[in-house]
Amino acid sequence: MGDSVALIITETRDAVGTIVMNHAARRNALSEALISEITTALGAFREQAMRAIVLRAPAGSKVWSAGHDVSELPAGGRDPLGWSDPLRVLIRAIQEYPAPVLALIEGGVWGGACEVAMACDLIVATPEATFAITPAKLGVPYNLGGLLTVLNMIPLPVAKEMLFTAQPIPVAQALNLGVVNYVRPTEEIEAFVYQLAEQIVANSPLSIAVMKEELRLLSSARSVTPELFERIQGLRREVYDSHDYQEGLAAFAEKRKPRFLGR
Ligand code: YXS
Repeated sequence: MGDSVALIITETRDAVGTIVMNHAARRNALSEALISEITTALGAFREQAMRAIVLRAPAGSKVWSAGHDVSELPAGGRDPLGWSDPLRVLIRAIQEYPAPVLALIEGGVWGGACEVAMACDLIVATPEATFAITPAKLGVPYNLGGLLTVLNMIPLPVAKEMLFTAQPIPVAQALNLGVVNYVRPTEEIEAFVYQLAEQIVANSPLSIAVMKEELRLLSSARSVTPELFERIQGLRREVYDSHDYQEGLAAFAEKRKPRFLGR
């Protein structure tokens, strides 16, 4: 039986650690509190030398995660996705965990939660799963590292479609693109994911940990000149200092459609 804490449930099966995001009232919005509990659980699993991690929502969930907790985005004048933003901290914690993290996905995956799923090493989803990358819906200028995660996973035309429409894509398209490893029905997905995890656990944890880190380093190896970095940061600041960024947050809070003016 697992230890249940406020926003997550954790459990272990042999050398497989499981984290269940369990904040249904907020559709597992990635708040600082939820992320803190996930990263704490990952730290504990690392102490226990767990050789595979499963990250999921409760069985039968309609929403895996609603993405960044919008109410925690800064009101303006500050990068909403800076290095120490909890979402960025979670992405790095998953990418740097020295064993495979398997995303077991049921329901909708929204906004920054898409990047959390794509930061995982394998994704197994149910046929009802959908994936939506939504910064454009809010007026948020996604950050460089986040766009790199997307680009490493999704061909450019589809990445642009997802980023520019902010609409969900069905799991069939994600499977065709290779973003999702397998699709399994709800009644089979749990046994299937743990069978995958057991296959991983049976192999050399040192070899796997090093290959995971090699792949992380290689996939993030990009030459970014100071001029390029500063130009991008300047462009992003124009967005998060804009009327439209404020309008996106206000519209979300007021549960209405935003009226973007392009300034
Ligand atoms: O009205 P109450 O207080 O009960 O709260 C509602 C929602 O406001 C709340 N909630 C959220 N709170 C903060 N941040 C969120 N992302 C968020 N999502 C939901 O949870 C309560 C129940 O939501 P409700 O009534 O809408 O549930 P539903 O079952 O009808 O609909 C589920 C969703 C996920 C389809 C719906 O909640 C939704 O569309 N949520 C927003 C999804 C989204 O746009 N996420 C992107 C967040 S921004 C982000 O991730 C990055 C910054 S970026 O944009 O760059 O990707």
